[in-house]
Amino acid sequence: MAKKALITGITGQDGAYLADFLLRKGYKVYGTYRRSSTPNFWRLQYLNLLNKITLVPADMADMASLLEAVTISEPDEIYNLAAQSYVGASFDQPLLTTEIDGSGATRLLEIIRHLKKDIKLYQASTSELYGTIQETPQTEKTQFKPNSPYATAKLLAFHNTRIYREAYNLFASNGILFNHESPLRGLEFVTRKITNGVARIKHNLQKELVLGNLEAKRDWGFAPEYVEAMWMILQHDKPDDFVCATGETHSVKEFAEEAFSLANLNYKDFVKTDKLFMRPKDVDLLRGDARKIKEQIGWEPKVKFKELVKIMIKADMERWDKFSKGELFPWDAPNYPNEISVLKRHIKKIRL
Ligand code: NAP
Ligand code: F7E
Repeated sequence: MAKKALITGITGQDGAYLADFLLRKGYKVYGTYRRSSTPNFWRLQYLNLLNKITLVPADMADMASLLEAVTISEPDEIYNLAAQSYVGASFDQPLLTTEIDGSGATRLLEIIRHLKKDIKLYQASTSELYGTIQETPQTEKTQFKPNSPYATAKLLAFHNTRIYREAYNLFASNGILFNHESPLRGLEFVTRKITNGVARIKHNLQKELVLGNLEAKRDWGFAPEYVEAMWMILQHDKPDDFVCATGETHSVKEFAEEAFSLANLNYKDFVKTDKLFMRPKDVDLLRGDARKIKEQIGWEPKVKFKELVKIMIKADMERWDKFSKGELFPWDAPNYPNEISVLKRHIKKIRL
């Protein structure tokens, strides 16, 4: 009989790629989605998955809906990917972020503990846990010193996953994933903001690109490879915690430089900075050491920085080309609000 997987957050970047991956592996795939006034299924449509999966309404803040999702799907494996995943927004909504990312994960652990202890759980942990970094590169043993409400919420989830594994013998594992990007990345994250911005500038739809901290350094990988790691972690003979990373680090400035140069432009002519996009506290440098998962499980990423930028630039260029020719296809960019106007209103409100 086909294995069954429940993916919370199936409408997000990783959720969509993971659903695609698990379907190819022969899984029956269930995914949770949030009721909203307008459906947000563009990624699932983009990968042509909408008719191949079963959607179950659930919210990480609502225990009853999560219980129902698990009862309906009777999963062998749960991938907990649902989260308020934008670090910047966690400074505006710290309590909601804690509720969804921290308490939400704990709700799932409780459901598994009470309902069916042999369900395997993957928890989407993050390199943001390292915060003010204590050593480079970062490993599973590096001390966490979170720098945002997002990271503290994820720290709660990380430790409860470990605690439920040790206290109740659950098969519950954390993937400590460093940043991973793709053409399906949300537009508020800096990589996609840059590649979409470059494509719009090339199409004369935008004159400049306004960013925040250009010096921040990240270990950026390619999302489809990272969802494979999630699955491999749950197929391992024992539950554990694993870092997934490329081992390379690059600054936001380098990402912009590379992206603009692929479009034969000089980033210095277009990139501006504004403190509106600076965080109250940032994470300066991330570089992961993924030797443990390579040695114990055999996962290793192939796509490195330059290829990743190329993939994302190519996708956004092609989309704006198609759009300008009047083609319709599932895509987020045309309806994305002007970030600056949204943020400026926000600042004004606080000063009043
Ligand atoms: P994403 O694109 O932002 O997707 C987040 C998903 O969570 C969406 O499906 C979203 O639904 C859902 N969600 C948000 N709030 C929810 C709630 N209250 N109840 C139920 N679902 C909710 O994030 P991603 O990049 O795919 O990341 C997947 C997971 O990995 C997240 O937990 C993230 O924190 C973590 N992570 C990401 C990275 C990375 O670099 N991408 C690295 C490490 C860890 P809507 O579509 O309705 O908004
Ligand atoms: O920021 C700087 C910003 O928002 C990266 C999430 O998936 O990965 C992601 O979190 C860096 C930061 O990603 C802009 O200050 C400069 O230093 O793309 P980001 P993130 O904060 O690293 C981790 C692993 C997760 O777990 C999260 O869920 O870029 N930066 N200028 C900017 N960032 C944004 N968003 N926008 C700017 O204009």
